[in-house]
Amino acid sequence: MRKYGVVDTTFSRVDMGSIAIKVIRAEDPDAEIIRYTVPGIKDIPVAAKRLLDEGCDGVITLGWVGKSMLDKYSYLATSIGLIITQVLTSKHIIDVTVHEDEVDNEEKLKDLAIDRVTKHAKNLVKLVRDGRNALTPYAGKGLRQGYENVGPID
Ligand code: RDL
Ligand code: RDL
Repeated sequence: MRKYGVVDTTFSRVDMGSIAIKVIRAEDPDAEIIRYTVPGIKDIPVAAKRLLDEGCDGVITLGWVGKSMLDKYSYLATSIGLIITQVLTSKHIIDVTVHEDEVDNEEKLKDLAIDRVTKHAKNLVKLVRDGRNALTPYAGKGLRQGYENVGPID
């Protein structure tokens, strides 16, 4: 039985955890999904590690980064923590992060968040359920999450 972990934060301004769970459930109906909500991004790596230690085959993390330099440094630390955790556990952690200054209005930010979570939740299921070649048909295609795909250079 496949088991997916979903880590989200109370800092986030969009309920990305619920979206991720809905998408994973639709893509892989038989799987078990475990959710773990933490205060903020710096708390995410240990939550992801615990879910992997408890038997999850892969985890999706849902972070929200504020606009200040301090927030960006917090994300850099988080990102390094997530990469180290992946290397140590040999399991995928799909890092979905929304940076609050990516776009200039809240409506667009929400749409961007929904698009990024949805596409990356599908990526996680592909990697976990279908294996290392599941994304190969899309290699070099200029896919983007949160935005329209930019496509390949001809
Ligand atoms: O461990 C408690 C907090 O330190 C932790 O939750 C941090 O991730 C909180 N936090 C910051 O301290 C910060 O400066 C966050 C951000 N910026 C941020 O941009 N996004 C967060 N948390 O989710
Ligand atoms: O784990 C899922 C994603 O976080 C991961 O695939 C990232 O590498 C995606 N990504 C970014 O989030 C980003 O801000 C990429 C870039 N920039 C980039 O420039 N090139 C990438 N990925 O291949």
